[in-house]
Amino acid sequence: MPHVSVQAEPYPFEFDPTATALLVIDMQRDFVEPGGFGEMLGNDVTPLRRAIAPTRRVLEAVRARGMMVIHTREGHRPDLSDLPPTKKARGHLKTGIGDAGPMGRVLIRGEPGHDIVPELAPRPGEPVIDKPGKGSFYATDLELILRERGIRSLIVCGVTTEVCVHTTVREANDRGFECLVLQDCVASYFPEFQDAAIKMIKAQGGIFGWVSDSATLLRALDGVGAKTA
Ligand code: C5J
Repeated sequence: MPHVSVQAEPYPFEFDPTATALLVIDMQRDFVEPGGFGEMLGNDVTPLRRAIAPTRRVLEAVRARGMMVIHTREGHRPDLSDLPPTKKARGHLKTGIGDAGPMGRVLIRGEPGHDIVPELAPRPGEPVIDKPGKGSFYATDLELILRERGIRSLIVCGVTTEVCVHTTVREANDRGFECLVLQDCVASYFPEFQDAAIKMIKAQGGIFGWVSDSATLLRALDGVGAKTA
């Protein structure tokens, strides 16, 4: 497959599609859908929902080219044995992780709110990484899977930009993976955090990654023919 160059900041992002995975972080109903945990906490989910359509276009394009796709979900075991008491206590929430929430027990594996939104549902064969933390590498087998598949670069979508996306991109960067973050495919409940988080990634010569957008990536992928079945 040809090598791809995407216009990005602070400079073009170069990748080999056979050594690149699309990583879709925590596009879960409890964070993204009206009536979920995120909205229950007083957040407006509109900015998060705006990331769904461009992420879907990117998903379809990379799937059509046979590139690897990986999804993550933040959540815990039903017995809460992987939930640090500090995380449970944070925020002094009346309804917090593990409690009965609007879409089942909040951030518990197997509950409706923990599911990925149907628009971005994983396909068979696409790994789904269940993570107890904000980072996708901490306490998961993500790194093992990436190394076994020869992945060196990540294209990153998901929520929220300043929390799980940032933590994951920082973890990936420290492990030697190169990350391209698509700014219209990542989102925050807080516009000022979105702006700052995007600036921080590409600052100082790309201190821990590159930033581009879905349309620019899709144009670059046009040069990589879709696989015929
Ligand atoms: C948060 C996440 N914000 N996926 N989780 O708690 O960013």
